[in-house]
Amino acid sequence: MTTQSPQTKYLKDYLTPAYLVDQVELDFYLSPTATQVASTLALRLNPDRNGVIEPLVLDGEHLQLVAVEVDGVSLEPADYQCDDVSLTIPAPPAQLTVHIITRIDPLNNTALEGLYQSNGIFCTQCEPEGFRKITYYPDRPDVLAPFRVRIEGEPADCPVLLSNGNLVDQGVLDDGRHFACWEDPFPKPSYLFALVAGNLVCLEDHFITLSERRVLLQIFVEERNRNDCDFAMESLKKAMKWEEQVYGLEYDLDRYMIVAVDDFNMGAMENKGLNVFNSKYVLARPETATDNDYLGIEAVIAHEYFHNWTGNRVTCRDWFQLSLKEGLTVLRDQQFSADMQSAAVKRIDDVALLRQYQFPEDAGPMAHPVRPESYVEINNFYTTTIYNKGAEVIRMLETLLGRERFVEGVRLYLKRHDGQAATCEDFVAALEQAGEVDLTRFRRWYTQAGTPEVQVVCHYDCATQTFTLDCQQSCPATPGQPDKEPFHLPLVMGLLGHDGTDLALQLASDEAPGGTSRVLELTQSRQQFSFVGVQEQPVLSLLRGFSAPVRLTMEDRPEDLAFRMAYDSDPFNRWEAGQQLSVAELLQLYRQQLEGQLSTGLSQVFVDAWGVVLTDNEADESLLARMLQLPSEQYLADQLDEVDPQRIRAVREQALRHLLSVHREKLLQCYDRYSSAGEYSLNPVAVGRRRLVHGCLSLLMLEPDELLQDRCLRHYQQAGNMTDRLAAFAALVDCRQSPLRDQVKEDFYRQWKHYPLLLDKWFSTLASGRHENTFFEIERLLLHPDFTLSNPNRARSLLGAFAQNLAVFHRQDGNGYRLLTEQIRRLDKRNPQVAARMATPLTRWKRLEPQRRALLREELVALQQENLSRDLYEIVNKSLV
Ligand code: 0A1
Ligand code: ZN
Repeated sequence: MTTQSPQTKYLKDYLTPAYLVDQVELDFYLSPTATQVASTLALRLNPDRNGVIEPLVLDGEHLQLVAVEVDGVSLEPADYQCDDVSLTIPAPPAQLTVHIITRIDPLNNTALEGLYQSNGIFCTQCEPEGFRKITYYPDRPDVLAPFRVRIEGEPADCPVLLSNGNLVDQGVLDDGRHFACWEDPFPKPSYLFALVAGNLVCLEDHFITLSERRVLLQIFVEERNRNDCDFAMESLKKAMKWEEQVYGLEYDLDRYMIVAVDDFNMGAMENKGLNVFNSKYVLARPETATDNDYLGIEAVIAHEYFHNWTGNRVTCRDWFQLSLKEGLTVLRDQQFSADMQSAAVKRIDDVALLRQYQFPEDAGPMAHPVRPESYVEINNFYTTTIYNKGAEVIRMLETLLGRERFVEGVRLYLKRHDGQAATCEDFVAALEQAGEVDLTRFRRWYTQAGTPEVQVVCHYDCATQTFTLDCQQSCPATPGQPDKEPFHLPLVMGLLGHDGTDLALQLASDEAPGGTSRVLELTQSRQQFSFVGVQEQPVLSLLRGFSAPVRLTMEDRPEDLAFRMAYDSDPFNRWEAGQQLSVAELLQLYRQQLEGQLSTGLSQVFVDAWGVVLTDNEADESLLARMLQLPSEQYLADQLDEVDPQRIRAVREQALRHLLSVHREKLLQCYDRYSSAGEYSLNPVAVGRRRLVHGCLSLLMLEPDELLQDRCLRHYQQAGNMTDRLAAFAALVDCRQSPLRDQVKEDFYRQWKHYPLLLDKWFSTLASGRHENTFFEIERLLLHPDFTLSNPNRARSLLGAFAQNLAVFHRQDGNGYRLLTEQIRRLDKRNPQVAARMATPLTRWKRLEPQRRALLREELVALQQENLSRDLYEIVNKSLV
C-alpha cells in the first residue's frame, strides 16, 4: 500500500536489459506459510553494453531474503542493496552465477499474485509482475531463459507436483517428502513460469499432431470436479486441430497441462505447457453449466492454447506491447469460435461486447491506445481496449489483406521472431510485407485512442445512374490526445436492390462490375466513392460485419432500416439495422419523458418489423433471438451525454411492454414451438432455440398471469439443463408479488449451495433483479454466510452484477455508490487487482445527470484521500482528472 504518488512508466524510456539470463534453476521447498525458494541464475552482461559494467538490479517484492551468493561466495549485507522492490549488486562481474534464497508465505497471499494457495492447492500467477513475489529476478518479458525446476513437498498434501515443460525426475526422500523435477527447453520470460502442487486428480487424453507426434493432454482438478472436464478436453482438441488447419501451427511440447482452481483473478493463464484456469472456464456439465458457460469454456481454452504461439513462442518486448499477444490471440479465439458455432451470431456478440465495454472505456477517463504510452500499474492495462479493440485492429488487417495473405503474414511474423520478444511494430511490418500493402496510416490505430466517428451521406443520381457515398471521419479527444489524424478504415459494403438482392458493384474507376461486396478504404478525413451503372435507387449496406470499430452515422430512413432488417444478405447488418431502429425509438421515448411530453409509444414500422422477426421460420434461431433483444441499458447510456439510468430502464421496459401487448400471442406460440425437452446439445440450432425460448419467456414474464407463472415454475423445475433452469429462475426472481419468488430462491440455494460456480450464479441472478428492492436484497446478501471477498468469482458475482444493474446501482440517493466504494475499500486491502477492476463503474461519473454525477464524484474524492493500493490509486486519480 502506498500513496506516495506512484511512478508513471513510459514506453519512450524503454531500455534493453542490462543482464541476460542463460539458465534458471529453481528449487521449491513447499510449506503453506514458509515456502523456501532457492534460485540459481546464470547471468551475463548484455553484449549491447560493450563490456561496460552496470549494476545488477533484480526485481523482488514481499520477499524475505535468506541468503545471496555470487559465484559461490556468500555476500554480506554491505555487498548488496535490498529494498521493498529490488535487490542490487552494484558492480558484478560481466558473467556470474547468482544464488539466492528467499522465503514466502503462500497461505497469506490474498492478492493471488506470485505463489498462493487456493483450497489448499499451491499455484502461481506470474503475469505480468508476479514472479518478483517468488524470487529476485529481472522480471521483464524481454529476458528469456530456459528453466529447470525442482519441487519438494509433503506427499499427503501435495501428491501432484507440476511445473512447465517435461517431467525429468521424481522420487521419494528419506524423510518421507517427495519431489519432482521439470525442465522447459523453450526459453521463456518469467511471467510464463508456473508451479502447481496439491491434491488433484488428473483426466488424460491425447492428440496426434500434423507431424504425427503424440501429445499427452492432462486436466488437473479437485476430486469433486472429476466428472466435469470432458467438454474442456474436447475443446482443447478442437482448438489444436483448428490451429493446425487454419494457421498450420503445431503444439511443440510432449505434454499440455491444464489446472483448474477456484481462486483466480482473471479467466486463465497461458503459462508454457501448464495453463492455470479459473475453474469457471473448465468445469461443465449440462446440469450445472449454461450454454454461455460452455461457449466461454470453448473460447478460453482455445485462447490459452493459441497463446502458445502468439504470446509464448513469440512474446512481448515490454508490457506496452501487451496487445501484440492479446489482440492477436483474441482475434484467433474469435475466429475459432465462429467456426465452431454460428459465425454471424458470434460476430454480433463480439461487437455487442465491444460496444458495451470498450466504447465507453474509449470515451472515458481511462481511454488509452491499443499500445499505451504510459501506465502506473500494468495490472490496470489488461483492458477491453488491449484485448477487444486490439482484436478489432488485427481483424481490420485481415479484411484489408484477405484471409490467405493475413495468415501468411502471421506466419511470417512468427517465423521471423520465434524465440524472441517482439513489438507491435514487428507484427505490422510482417503483415505489411506479406500483404504487399502500405500500412503507414494504419499504424495510427496503435497510437491514437478514442473511437473514430464516421459520417456518411449518400446520393443517387437517377440521370447518370450513379450512387455516391460522401464519407467523413473524425475522432474525439481523449486524455493527452486533443487532436487526431485520420485512421485507415476498411468499410465493407454492398448495395441492395428493391427486391432485397445484392447489386453488382462498379466503382467509377473500375473497368467492369465485379462482385456484390466491396472493401472501401477510407484513409483521409473526407473521401467520396462513386458507383456507376446503378440502375435503381439502392439501399446502402455499409460496415458489413462491423468491418471497423467505429461509430457510424448515416441518415437512414426507418423504412430503409426495416428493409435491411428483413433483407440484408449480411447477417450482422440485418441485426445492426434492427439495433439502429430500436436505438432511435428508445431515445425518442427517453427524450419525450425527459421533456415531460406525452409518449407516442413505439412506431408502427418498428413494432411490425419486430413482429416479422418473431414469426420468421427460416433464419438461424440464434440470430432471431439476438434480433429480438432490445439494445442493452449500457449501450443506450453510451448514446447519451447526460445519463439518467432509471429513466433508461423505464423507457426500455415501456418498449418491452408495448411489444408484449401487441405480440403476446406470437410470443406464446414461439415459446411453445421451441421449448422442448430432450437431450442437451450444444449444436448451434439447439443453442439458438433455447435463446429464442428464453427471450420469449423473459418478455412474457414481464406481465405474467397465474397460468404463465405456473408454466415458468414448471420450466424451472423440469429443466434438464442449467440453461433452461437459470432462465426460468431469473424470470421468477423478478416476480416480486409472487410467493414463487422466495420459493425458487430458496430451492436454488438448497440444491446448489455446495457447488461454488452455481452459488455464484445464485448471487449474481439475485443482484441482477430489476425491482427497486433489489438494492436491499444486495445489502442482505453481503451478510450472507456464503458471501466472501476472498474469492474473486464470488466478489464479482454479487458486486459486479450489482454495478451492472444500472438502475439499482445508480439510485438517486447515492447509496449504491456508497455501497460499492465501501466494498472496494475492503477488497483493496486483500486483492488490489480485483478491487481496481471492480472500480471501473465508478469512473464513468462525468456522463451522469448532474445530481448523480455530484454524488458519485464525492465518493471518489473521499477514496482519493485514503491509503490505496497503486492499482486503485491509478484508477481513482485518473478518473478525477
Ligand atoms: N494472459 C492471460 C490473462 C491474465 C493476465 C493477468 C493475470 O493475472 C494477473 C491472469 C491472467 C490471458 O490473456 O488469458
Ligand atoms: Zn490472453
